[in-house]
Amino acid sequence: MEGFVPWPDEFARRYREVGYWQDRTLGEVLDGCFERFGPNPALVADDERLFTHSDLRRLSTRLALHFNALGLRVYDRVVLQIHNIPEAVLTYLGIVKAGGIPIMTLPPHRESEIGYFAKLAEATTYAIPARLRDFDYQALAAAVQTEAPSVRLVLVAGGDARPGYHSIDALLQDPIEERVDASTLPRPAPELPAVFQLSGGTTGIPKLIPRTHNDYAYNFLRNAEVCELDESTVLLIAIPQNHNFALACPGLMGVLSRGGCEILSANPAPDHLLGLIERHRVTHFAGVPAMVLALLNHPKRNDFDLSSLRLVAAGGSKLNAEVAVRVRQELGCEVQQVLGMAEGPLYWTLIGDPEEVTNNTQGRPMSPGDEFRIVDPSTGKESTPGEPGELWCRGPYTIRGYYRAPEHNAKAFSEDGFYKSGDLVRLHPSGNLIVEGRIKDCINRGGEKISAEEIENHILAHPAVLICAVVSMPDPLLGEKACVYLVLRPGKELTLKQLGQFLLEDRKIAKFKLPERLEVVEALPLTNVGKVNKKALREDIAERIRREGVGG
Ligand code: OOB
Repeated sequence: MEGFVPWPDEFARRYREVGYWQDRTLGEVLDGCFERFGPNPALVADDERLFTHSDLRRLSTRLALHFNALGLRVYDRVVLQIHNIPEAVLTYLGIVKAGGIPIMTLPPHRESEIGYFAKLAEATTYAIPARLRDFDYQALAAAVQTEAPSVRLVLVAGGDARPGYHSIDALLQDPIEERVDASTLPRPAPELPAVFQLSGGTTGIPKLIPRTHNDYAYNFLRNAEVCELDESTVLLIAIPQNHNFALACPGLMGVLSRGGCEILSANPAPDHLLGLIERHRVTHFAGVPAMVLALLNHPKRNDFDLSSLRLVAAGGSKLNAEVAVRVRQELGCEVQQVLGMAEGPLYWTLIGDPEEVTNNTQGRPMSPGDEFRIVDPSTGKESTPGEPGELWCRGPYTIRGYYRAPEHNAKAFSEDGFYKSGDLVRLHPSGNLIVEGRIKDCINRGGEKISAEEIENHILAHPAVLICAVVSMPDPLLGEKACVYLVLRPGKELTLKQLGQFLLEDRKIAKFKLPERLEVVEALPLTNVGKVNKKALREDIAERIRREGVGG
C-alpha cells in the first residue's frame, strides 16, 4: 500500500514464528470472540441499551454489508467521528468488516483537522453523529466535502440524515444479511493497515498512524492478558472510544476478546461515572489521571456503592504517586499505570507488583517482543542506566512509519527502525520506566495532546500577531494547559477571548487546543542558537502562576 511503511521481512518472519502475528483480520478475530461468548453482555450505553456479543456480531455484519452495497471498497479510508454511543462501536466494526480503514478522529475535531485528514488519506467516506450538543456535524460534512471531494459517502448516526446522506440508524433496521451473504465481503490483507490512529501531535501537521490487522490484534489480545480481563470484566470507558487507549489497550476490543462487557459513556462527569459504577457493578475503570482524580475528589463519592471496582488503569499522562495510593486506600482496588502511545508502545505496571513499583513507575514493556533504548538526546548514545534519556521503541505492535510522511519518518525513526517517542524516561531498579518529562514540543492537557507548532501556525495567521510561542503551563487538575506568548505588531491589541474566537471561527480548530492564557511580551527569549527558548517561557509562566497563587 502506497505511503505505508511495513516491517522489514526478517522482523515480520520472526513475529509470525513466535505467534505475535496470526494473519487474521480484526474482523475474523472479533467474530470468533463474538461467536464464543454469544449471549454475554458486550456493550451497555448511557441510555441503558444493551448489546450482547451475538448482537455485535450480527449488527456489525449488517452494517458491513450495507457499507459495501453503498460503494465502500476494501482499503477505502473512512473518517470516523462518532462520540461515545453504541453506533460508534457498530460503525467501527462495520467499516473494519467491510475491509475499510477507519481514521479515528475525536468529536471536538473541526474543519481544520477533519478536512486535513480526509485530504491526506483521500477518504471516500465520513461517519458522524447528526448533532452533538449544539454542533451540526452534517454542516461540517458538507464543508469537508467541498475541501476533500474524494468524500462521496456520508453516514449519519442518531437523527435524520440530510438528502444525499445515509442514516446509520436506518441501515441498522434493515436486515440486508437475509438478502446478501456475508461471505461476499472482501478480506483485507492482515499485514496491511486496519485502522488509522492519530499522532499525539508534535509537528505542525498531525500525522496518521497505520495499525495493521496483525499488530493491532496482538495489541489488544496481549493487553487483555496483561490486565487479566475475563468474562466477569465490566469495563467503564468514558474517554473517547476512538482513542487507542479506549479501543485497544485493552479497551473495547480487549474486553470483547475475553467475553466481558464495556460500559460506554459519552459523559465524563464524575457524578455520572460514579452512578454508572454502582448501577452496572463496574469492575475495571480505564481513564486519564485527571478523571481518576475527579472521581476521588467528588464530594458525594461515599454515597455510591463502588465495591465492585477491582482495578483502575490510568494512563495518557503521568499519575502522581499520591493519587495511586489514594485509589488503593479510598476505592479499595488495584491500580495499574500505563505509558502508552498511539504509535504502539505500551508499558504497564502489573497486578501484584510491589506497591512502590505501581505507585512510582509507569510500567514495563507489554510484550516480550518489545525492545527499547534510553538515549541521551545530546550524544545520541544510550544513557547510563538510571539516567534519563529519550525512549526509543521497536516491536511487534510499534509502527515503522507514519502514513504518507517520508520526510517526517526520517526524523522520527532511527535507521534501525526504533520509534523515537520524544518522552524522557529513566530506568527504575525494578526494570520499569519512570516518565521524567519530554523533549517533544507538545502540551499534554489531561491526556489530550496538543502540538505547539500546529497552534502557533494558526495563531501566526492572525493579523495582529508578529511572533508567538505556545508552551505548557501547570494545572492542578489537568496537569498541563496551553499558554501562548505573543509579540504583537506595532499598535495592535489582542485578548485571549478574541484569539479564541479567531481560532474557532476563522481557523476552525478543535476547542480543546485553544490556549487558556495569553501573555503579551516585547520579545521572546532566545537560546544561544537563536531558537525560541521554550524552557525559559515554561519557567516564566509557572513562576507567574505560583506568585498569583501565593498572592491569592
Ligand atoms: C496515549 O497515547 P497518545 O498517543 O495520545 O499519547 C502518547 C504520549 C506519550 O508519548 C507520553 O508523552 C504521554 O502521551 N503519556 C504519558 C503516559 N501515558 C502516555 N506520560 C506520562 N505518563 C503516562 N502514563 O496517551 C495512550 C495510548 C494507549 C494507552 C494509554 C495512553
